Amino acid sequence: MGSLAKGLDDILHSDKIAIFCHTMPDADTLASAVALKKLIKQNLPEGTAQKQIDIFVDADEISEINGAIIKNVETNVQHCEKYDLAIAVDCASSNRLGKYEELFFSADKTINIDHHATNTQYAQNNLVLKGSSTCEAIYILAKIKNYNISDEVCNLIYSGIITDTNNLTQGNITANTHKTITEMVARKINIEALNEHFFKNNNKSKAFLLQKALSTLKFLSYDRIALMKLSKQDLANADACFEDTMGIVNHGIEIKGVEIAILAIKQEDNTYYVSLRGKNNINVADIAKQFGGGGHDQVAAFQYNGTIADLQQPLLKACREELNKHPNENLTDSLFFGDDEDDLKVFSNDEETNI
Ligand SMILES: [Mn+2]
Repeated sequence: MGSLAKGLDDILHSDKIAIFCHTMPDADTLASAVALKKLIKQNLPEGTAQKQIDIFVDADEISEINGAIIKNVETNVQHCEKYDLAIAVDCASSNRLGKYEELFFSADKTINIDHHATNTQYAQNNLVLKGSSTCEAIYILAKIKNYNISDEVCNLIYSGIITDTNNLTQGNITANTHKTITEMVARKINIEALNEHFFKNNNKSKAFLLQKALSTLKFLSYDRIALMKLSKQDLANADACFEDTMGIVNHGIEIKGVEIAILAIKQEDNTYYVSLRGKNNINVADIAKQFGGGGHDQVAAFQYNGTIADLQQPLLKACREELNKHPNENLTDSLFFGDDEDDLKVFSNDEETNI
């Protein structure tokens, strides 16, 4: 269990802080790191000396879209031999820190700020929120501390929330998530530009990669499972980077009747990155956990060392077992949009607006 008060106190009393993102960084981990650094720097109590805050992210390549978040931020420069405090953001387990895992644990104090249900509580202080994104967790911390939250920080928070929820269509979206979005809308942030940047900004390489992935689409278990595959060669052929594979699996789960979508990406010889999506109460994090991975109920992933032939049977077995727990459930059946008469009443209170 974590202590929020102690975490905030440790941040206040540490002069040398290192913030760590996860490998294969997404927008949430990058935006959380930058937002946290800015929040600390912009809210130092009067008379306090400036703190050294370094950001570390283990990544060979970061997509152009996510790269915009850290474009003007120095990363991976160790200004202190030893840090007073290390903070991991959006890392469900310590191996997600990649080559910086050792540096993280070398700090006097460690904090883990995250929102993954499968978080392994690897730090001294684990602040794991049940929410849309780590950015939402950072925002909650800032509000509790009564921090001044700048417009640029709001841009970052908003970016983390919309990207981790696929524009508010998946994941742990709570009343607080919507409240946070409402507060962001009231701020000076360009929502239209941010939506375009993250959701209508794919390069041609990603489009060609999607084309390739869709060409491998297969339906299994009476069309309740959609499976797609990609290989490193496919990435090379499309001139795409690994980041470009993000979101492709969503095209599987968007299909009517599909409850589990799988994208298996062959990285190097016998290494697979398997991305999972679920819907209708299916818990894909439980499936990912069986293979050493994790994530959220509807969004999860794992890494597999072995051939696809070895993986296929146990993976499909795990998927079928999960599907069997939820026979013939369909959340959309319970939808009620009201009848025409009720809908019209909303408009007919005032004679002027009577339609
Ligand atoms: Mn996240």
